[in-house]
Amino acid sequence: GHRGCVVWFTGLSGCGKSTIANMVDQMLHRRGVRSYLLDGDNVRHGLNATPEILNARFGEEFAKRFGLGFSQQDREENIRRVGAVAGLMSDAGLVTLTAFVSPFRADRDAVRVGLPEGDFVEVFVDASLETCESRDPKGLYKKARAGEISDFTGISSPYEAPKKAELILDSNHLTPAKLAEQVIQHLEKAGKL
Ligand code: GGZ
Repeated sequence: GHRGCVVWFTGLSGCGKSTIANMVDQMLHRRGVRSYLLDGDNVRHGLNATPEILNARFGEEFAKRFGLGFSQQDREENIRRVGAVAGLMSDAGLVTLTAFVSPFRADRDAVRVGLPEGDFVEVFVDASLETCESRDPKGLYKKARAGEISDFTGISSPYEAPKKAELILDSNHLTPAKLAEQVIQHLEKAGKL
């Protein structure tokens, strides 16, 4: 067995975080390394459900009290909880991959300092706003430009790029498969696998 760690992907919506993290997850599985991927799809529907989801399930009052949207404060709490859960999973020996926009440097740094030294591997998935907006796989940038989504990262809410990422992936020019390979190589070199 090996020690766990937290591989923290950060970047704009549409930068490729989830795609790359999913590939890394599969590559680790093929190597017999136990891993788990936390991302918006499994976290913002359950543990950190959005107000919309809680409203549909439990009603408006509950949604208002416990829902996590995209204000700075709600993102802070989203990231704090994800960091805590990732820490537990890492403690259990899993290579824990997380794919959240996590736009605020202070929130990511708080996760880092909450983990044992060296366990936090920050991976900046670097794609320009132009790149992400031209991909726009879910049409969210178009909606944000039209004013239909408030506090949208890159448009009406800031993204603070990491200053000390362990790894920077050039998602403007390279394919997700190539970038996933770079993550595996980094983890190997860092003695995480
Ligand atoms: C940014 C938003 C927003 C706003 C909905 N701003 O490309 P996606 O769709 O699948 O990834 C984005 C996801 C962001 O959720 P996170 O939990 O990763 O964000 S954070 O770490 O900042 O808490 C996007 C969608 O949800 N989405 N509204 N306003 N992204």
